[in-house]
Amino acid sequence: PATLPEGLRLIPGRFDRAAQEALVADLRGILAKAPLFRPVMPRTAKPFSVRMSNCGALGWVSNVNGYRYQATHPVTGTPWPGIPPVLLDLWREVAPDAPEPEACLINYYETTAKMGMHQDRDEETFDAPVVSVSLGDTATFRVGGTTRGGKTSSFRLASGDVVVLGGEARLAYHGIDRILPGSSTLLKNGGRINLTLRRVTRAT
Ligand code: MD3
Ligand code: FE
Repeated sequence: PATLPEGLRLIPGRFDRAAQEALVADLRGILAKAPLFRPVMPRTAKPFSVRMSNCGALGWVSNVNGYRYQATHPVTGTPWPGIPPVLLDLWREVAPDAPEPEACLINYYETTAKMGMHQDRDEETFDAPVVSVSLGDTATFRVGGTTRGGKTSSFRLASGDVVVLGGEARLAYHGIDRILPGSSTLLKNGGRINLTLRRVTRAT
C-alpha cells in the first residue's frame, strides 16, 4: 500500500492455525458468559451490522445515549470475563512500554457486515497502541489520516494477522469495507472475528 500512516505495524500470520484454533476455543468460553450483542448508534439508534462483546476489566458499549467503557455487560449486567493470557502475552510483546490492557473488544462480522470510517477516541489516553487480531474470513481494511476525507489506502487482514496502531496511526480514520466470504475455514459458520486490545485509563 502506498501511504500507510506512521505507527501502523502489520504482523502477518502472527498466530498459526493451531494458535488461532486455541483462541477461538477461548472466545467460545468468553461468549458463553458474555454473549454477543448488537449495539446501536447514539441518537439515531441505527443498529450496527457488527455484533460485539468484550473481555477485560472494561468493555466498549454503544447505545442511544452514546459510546462508553463500562465494567459490566449491557444485557447480563455481570462483569466481563478476563482477557486470555495469550493476548496479554501478545500485548507485552508488541507494546512493552505500555501499561496492561484493560479492554478487549470482540467484533463479530457476518459476511455482509462492515464498519464505516471512524476514529477510536473513547479512551482517556492515546499513549498506548491499539492491538488488533483477525480471525476467520479475510477483511478489506481501509485506513486514512487523522482528518476525515483525506487519502486512504486499503489492504487485507487475514486470519492470524495482527495490527499494532501506535504513534500517528493511533488516531487515524479506519474502517472495514467488506468481508470475503469463504476465505477461511477457521469459523464453522464463516464470518470474521476481530479482537482489539486497548488501554482505556491513564496508568496509575
Ligand atoms: C486504526 N475494528 O473495533 S481493527 C474497532 O476489524 C475497529 O473490527 C476494526 O475499528 C475491525 O474500533 C479494525 C484494526 C484497527 C483497530 C483500531 C485502530 C485499526 C485502527 C485505531 C486507529 C487506527
Ligand atoms: Fe476502530
